[in-house]
Amino acid sequence: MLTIYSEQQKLHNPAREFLGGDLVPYLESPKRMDYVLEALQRNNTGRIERPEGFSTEPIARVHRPDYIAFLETAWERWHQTYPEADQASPYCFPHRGLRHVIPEQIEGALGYYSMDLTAPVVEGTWKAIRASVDCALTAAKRVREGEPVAFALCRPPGHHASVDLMAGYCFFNNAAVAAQALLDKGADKVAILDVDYHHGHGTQSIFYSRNDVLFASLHADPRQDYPHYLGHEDETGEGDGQGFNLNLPLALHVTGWAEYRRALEVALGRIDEFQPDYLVVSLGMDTYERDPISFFSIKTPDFVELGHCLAALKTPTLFVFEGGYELEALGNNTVSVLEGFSS
Ligand code: SP5
Ligand code: ZN
Repeated sequence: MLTIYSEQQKLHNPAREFLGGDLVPYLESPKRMDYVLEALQRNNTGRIERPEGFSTEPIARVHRPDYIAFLETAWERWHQTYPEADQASPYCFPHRGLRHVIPEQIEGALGYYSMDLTAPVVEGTWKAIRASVDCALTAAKRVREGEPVAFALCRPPGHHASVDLMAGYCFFNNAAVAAQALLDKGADKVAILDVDYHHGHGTQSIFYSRNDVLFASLHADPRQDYPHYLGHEDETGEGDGQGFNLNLPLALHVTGWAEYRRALEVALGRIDEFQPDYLVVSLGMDTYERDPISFFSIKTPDFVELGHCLAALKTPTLFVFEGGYELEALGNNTVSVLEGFSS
């Protein structure tokens, strides 16, 4: 299987994140790339190519122009205010009862464009998030040109990013930008299946009122885990998008492959009925039994099965890498999905 990957993605390398009331080493680390690359090479999974460089135009089809412009200069502005700091994080947000007026001052602006504290901006963030989108767009282009399937090894991930908000390690929504690009180049319908442990609330919100993109997601019940405030079963779309959003929340601690597979069949059935021109898979590997922040118990061989089930849709497919934090198993688990798809 063709993989698209860029070393530039490693330039986003924050030292710390907030977790459990403490600052801990940043889980979404550039090392994740190395583990996946190593496994791809060891298993001869296929060609690994560099992405093409795209302009911000396809990003602006999904994200608000002022959000894109903010991200481009956020580090520079932070650095001017805090010359000693190695990362920028917001501390204050335009919550209920407050006005959504974009502040001039960087800390206020950073809170305006952030849902939470888990997407810190550092010096290399802009270059890395552009490279990550380039990987998704290049892989989408290859599939459009006839490649039956491609893997965009994206980092930072994207599915928590919405039109104008960063969140959960995500800045630009790689899967959403790729899906929109496929539509803009002539596709009528694209399905996005999100199998990351966390609900892809950014992707859901981007396409919530549209019927040309079906969003289906299997994830930890938001009553029990991040992103906490979206991802419930009764979110089914609105306006033209009514019926084109499918959430299958699953309970923590009791979801193994048998339970997961039953929900997967429901999602695949809906996608099959939708008859998309392309399938975009938001491929998070944090459903794994030993993931440090997650509570499902999917095992390595189950990931082969997952790939196999996805292939049954017989639809040109783009895999876009999302979460997954158990480094030792991350490579094998990722390759397991890709090989299950191809075998
Ligand atoms: C792309 C992606 O997977 N983003 C996930 C961001 C999750 N960040 C919040 C995690 C909060 C986890 N609480 C877990 C308690 C562990 N003991
Ligand atoms: Zn996740």
